[in-house]
Amino acid sequence: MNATISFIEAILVDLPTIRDHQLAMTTMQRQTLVIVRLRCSDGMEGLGEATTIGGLSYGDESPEGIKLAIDTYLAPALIGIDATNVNAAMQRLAKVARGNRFAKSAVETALLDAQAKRLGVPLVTMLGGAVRSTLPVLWTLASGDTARDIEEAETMLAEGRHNTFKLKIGRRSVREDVDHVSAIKRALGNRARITVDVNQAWSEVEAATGIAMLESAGVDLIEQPIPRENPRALARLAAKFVVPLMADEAVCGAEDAMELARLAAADVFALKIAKSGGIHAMLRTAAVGDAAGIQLYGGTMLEGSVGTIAAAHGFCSLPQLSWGTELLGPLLLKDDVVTTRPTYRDFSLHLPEGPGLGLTLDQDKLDFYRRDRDRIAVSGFRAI
Ligand code: MUC
Ligand code: MG
Repeated sequence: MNATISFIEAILVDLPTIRDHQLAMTTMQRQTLVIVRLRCSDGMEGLGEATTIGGLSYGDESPEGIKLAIDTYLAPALIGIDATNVNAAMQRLAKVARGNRFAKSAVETALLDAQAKRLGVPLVTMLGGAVRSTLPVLWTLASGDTARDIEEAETMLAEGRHNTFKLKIGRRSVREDVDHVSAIKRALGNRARITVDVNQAWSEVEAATGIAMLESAGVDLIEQPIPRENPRALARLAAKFVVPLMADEAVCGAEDAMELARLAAADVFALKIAKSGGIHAMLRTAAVGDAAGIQLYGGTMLEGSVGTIAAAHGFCSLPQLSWGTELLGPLLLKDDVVTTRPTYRDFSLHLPEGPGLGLTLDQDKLDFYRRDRDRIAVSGFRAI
């Protein structure tokens, strides 16, 4: 062992979005990133990110809770241990904390970033290597206004940025939602693929009606129509329709994946490093889906560049990723805390080159956007 973990810090960073982002459970005007900075005894540093959507409205970890879990429980358990053995460090975290997957995911990313930089290789090399270096990325239409969504989609198509659009529904009545989706599908025709995400908002009965209408409107994929707690109802819906159903909130880790596969409850799994508990846990979840013949999709929690690129390294190593990704988080944010933001070109995200994540923290931006900046300015304290 020639490097130990000497310091881990979790920082809340509030960034404005480019426009209101309306989901079934919340409207986002800003996103809170939890940025993790890890420093080792050999001077190596690692970056990680845990980010959720709408405080506690999406999942059971909030940004403030994630920071507390890292600062109070996860970081102290890792100080002084071998920084080069990521598996042993993660096993230690499994012992000191149950659940807390978002928090663990951010710490794992920081450990992997530091170790990959130490070895002088991209993070994906530590996962066995990349089978692709670019990832298709869709765009989410969620302004809350049908005409504005169509205009946004037309701009994205014209710029060659996205040709698949995910519509966030479940906020209004089923009828209104279907009218909204049908109008967008009619306007874009076969020039774009349309998917919808209901974020668990429908009952099984509403879903049966809604899915039937969306299927005849030509929608390509329907994501998490009903609450995550009811996989049997999802299985009944999956058996009823031809349009593929995707599990998102219902599939966090490999155990959920096993259960959904057993029940034949989903045609597609949305993979996310945060809800799985890290990149390795996401790969385990993916392996279960793959073995069961379920198609895979690279999901997001609308992270900034650090979390997005961490997920991208994982997704680039997957043998199967039939439905592409939604790694659009950095494009939804007005600014970021890295010096060079990710490259999006030709409908795809390009994996950065360079060791580790391939990202560099922008210290000035971090100081500007961190929630505790006033306290930092007064005390003159800068942890790293
Ligand atoms: C979700 O529920 O899938 C992904 C894209 C987006 O706009 O929201 C998310 C979260
Ligand atoms: Mg979703």
